[in-house]
Amino acid sequence: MNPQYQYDIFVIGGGSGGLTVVDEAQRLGKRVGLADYIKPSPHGTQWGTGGTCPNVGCIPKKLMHMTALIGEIRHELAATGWQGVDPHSKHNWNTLVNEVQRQVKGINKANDDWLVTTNGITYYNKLGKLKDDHTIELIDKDGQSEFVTAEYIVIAVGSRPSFPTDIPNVKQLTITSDDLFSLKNAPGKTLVVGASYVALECAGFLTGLGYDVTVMVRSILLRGFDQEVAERIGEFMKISGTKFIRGTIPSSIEDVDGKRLVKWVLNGQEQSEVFDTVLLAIGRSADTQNLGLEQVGVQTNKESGKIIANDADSTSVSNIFAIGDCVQGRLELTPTAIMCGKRLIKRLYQNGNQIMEYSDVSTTVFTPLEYGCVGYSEEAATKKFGKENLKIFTSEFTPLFWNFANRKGTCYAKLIVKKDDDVVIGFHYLGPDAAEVTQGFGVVIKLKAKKSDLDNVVGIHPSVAEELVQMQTWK
Ligand code: FAD
Ligand code: NA7
Repeated sequence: MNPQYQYDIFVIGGGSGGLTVVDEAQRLGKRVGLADYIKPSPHGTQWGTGGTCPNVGCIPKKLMHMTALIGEIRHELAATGWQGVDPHSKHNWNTLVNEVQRQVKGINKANDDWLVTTNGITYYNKLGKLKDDHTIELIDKDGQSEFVTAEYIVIAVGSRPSFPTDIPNVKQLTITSDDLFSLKNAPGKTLVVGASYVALECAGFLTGLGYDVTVMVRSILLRGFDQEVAERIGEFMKISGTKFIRGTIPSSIEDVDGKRLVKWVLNGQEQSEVFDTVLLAIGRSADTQNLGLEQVGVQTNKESGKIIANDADSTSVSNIFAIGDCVQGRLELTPTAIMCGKRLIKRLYQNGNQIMEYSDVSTTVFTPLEYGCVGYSEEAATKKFGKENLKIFTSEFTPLFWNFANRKGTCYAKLIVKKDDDVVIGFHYLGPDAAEVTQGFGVVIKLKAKKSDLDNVVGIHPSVAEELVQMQTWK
């Protein structure tokens, strides 16, 4: 402990990464300070402790997604003899929002209790700003400042939704994922702008809840993911009722009697439509403005605002570290921010030497037909190893229970295997319970298992996962 400073370690940002650092450091008996402050969205939406994931990210998103999936089962319930189930019954938005918020507030309370009662943690519900390499200014909601000092500083301020710069009043006329999960009034007929996973997930569950939803796609679906699977997700969403307008972006959005008149140009022709809600999901920007980074010498990418950190999470100022979504080149996921925070504390205080690895991280897109993947996409594998050096195994299948109510569409799986050593380098699964199925295949890929190892596995019958250890057809 260095008595020169008030804290051994001070964390700015109490989300997935920041809270992990706080937790790990306090367990080692360190004097830990945390500043976490939520700047309201343009519509004034605010939330409690825990950061993006429990408040306006993974958790409320998954609850709404599950609600839409539960609704889908109405058809199977009716078909299999459950009495009193109307497959066409309507959904109540307010009931769902209240329930989601009840669960979110439960997480907030658990965080609050922990932050306030744990010895060694001092929590400031204040905005943090760097003053020098060991001093942080803490600003409360009334603009009052205090200063604290720390030996190490960790920046974990996350990211916030981006807005286009060329549409007047866009922040007033649209909402983002920061507002959706606590929206007081049902969204109604909705235009979702953007085509990455936040956009498609929101469009998917809103359609499932019974709303008229259109997705406006600038170029491709799910940039960075396997494109064959991405297109299949789009096709399945269309079967489920989501509409798509592809190859354009809004040119203007106007308020017309409380509704949103959206105009766009497609094939040289101006088109327009009126929506109740426009949900923007066009990416997220690092929340690093006004953090005093430049003044202290912490380098950022000028365009994205993301902090530049090395493999050991150190910024250009050696005692200042940065983790999570605000850092350039990191996967924007909760578990990566958590593991990164754990390893940082191990390296700082316990002679650890492991750095965070961002390759072969399993992830799932919670679209109506869920998509789990780990390792290379077909595009990335082809680019790196050459098409002629790969075997791509595929399988198309239908879950048994889908036959009860004649669900349309099919599931799909793909394994990417290197011809020279038979090692599986990519796993893609489009079907029910993708996160649960994919997690285990994360281990398969990490252990560099061979296709012949999978062939030696006896499947579990009847299941959809048995398809994944029986793939014999290759493209
Ligand atoms: P955050 O969790 O964003 O925390 C940063 C905290 O810092 C916030 O509380 C912020 O208010 C605070 N802060 C910012 N500036 C300051 C300051 N100057 N002073 C004090 N406090 C400050 N990931 C998954 O793994 N699975 C999913 O299914 C998933 N779904 C998602 C769905 C949506 C809609 C969104 C938006 C994200 C989703 N994510 C998902 C991503 C995941 O939420 C983020 O990757 C994760 O929360 C990042 O953690 P973090 O610690 O970097 O930042
Ligand atoms: P991403 O992954 O950054 O994707 C942004 C999407 O929005 C992508 O489809 C873009 O199309 C599209 N986009 C970007 N700018 C525009 C404009 N101006 N107009 C219309 N469409 C646009 O964003 P997400 O919100 O899904 O997720 C961000 C992270 O948050 C994610 O990694 C999660 O961890 C949480 P493009 O493909 O570039 O043409």
